[in-house]
Amino acid sequence: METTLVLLKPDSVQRRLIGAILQRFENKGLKIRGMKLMQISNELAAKHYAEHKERPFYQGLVDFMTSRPVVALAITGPKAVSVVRKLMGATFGFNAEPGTIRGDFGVSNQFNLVHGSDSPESAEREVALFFNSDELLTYPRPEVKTGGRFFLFDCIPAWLLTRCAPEDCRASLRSGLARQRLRPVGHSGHLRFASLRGHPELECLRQQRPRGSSVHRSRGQRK
Ligand code: RTP
Ligand code: MG
Repeated sequence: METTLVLLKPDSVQRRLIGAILQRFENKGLKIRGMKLMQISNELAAKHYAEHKERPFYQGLVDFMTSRPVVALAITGPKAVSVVRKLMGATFGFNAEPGTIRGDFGVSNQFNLVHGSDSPESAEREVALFFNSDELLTYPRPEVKTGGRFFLFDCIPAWLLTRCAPEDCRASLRSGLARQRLRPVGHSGHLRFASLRGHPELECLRQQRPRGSSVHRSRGQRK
């Protein structure tokens, strides 16, 4: 499991894109360990971008990054460094593929919305630059690992999962439930399916979803 540094750059904050961009990391299943709105000092920017010190764009980059608040995030998950970089897309907005953050929200080279550490070594250095250890939280979230894949089950009723999940996942799901690592959700018979989004492995469950955003079941139907 890796933890990487993400910065929502000043243009993200100014353009009111914090929520839209955060949603992409959450949809992917990554977990937020640290998060803060902050104004980067010149000193911190210089440390963070030390590798670019001799580059012609360096001063402009530092000026931009210190001009307005940013949101700093420590984001964790399996291969989080490369997963985040893929979600971000190529450095310049005009080169970034549609579907990526930079590809969907901009065409600029400097105003490219997000920073993500470029290697596990950079991630370790950068997370430590922006976060004290007591600002990095470790907390449980309903999830299981099955066959090397991590799924999120926070909005999926457990009884439905164990019944409909792919055959090879069921044993792990049951043991997760038994150890209360998964908690059944849904109340008054209303079941929410929102978190299936972004989890193609659980397409079998999505197919069970009736029209509408929720399904009403009588008590007697629940197993
Ligand atoms: P970042 O560090 O911000 O996550 O971006 P990156 O790894 O994709 O790109 P990097 O090469 O580290 O460059 C850092 C930031 O400098 C700006 N830049 N401008 N030729 C240029 O004008 C130029 N090259 C880089 C970009 O804003 C880039 O995000
Ligand atoms: Mg970089």
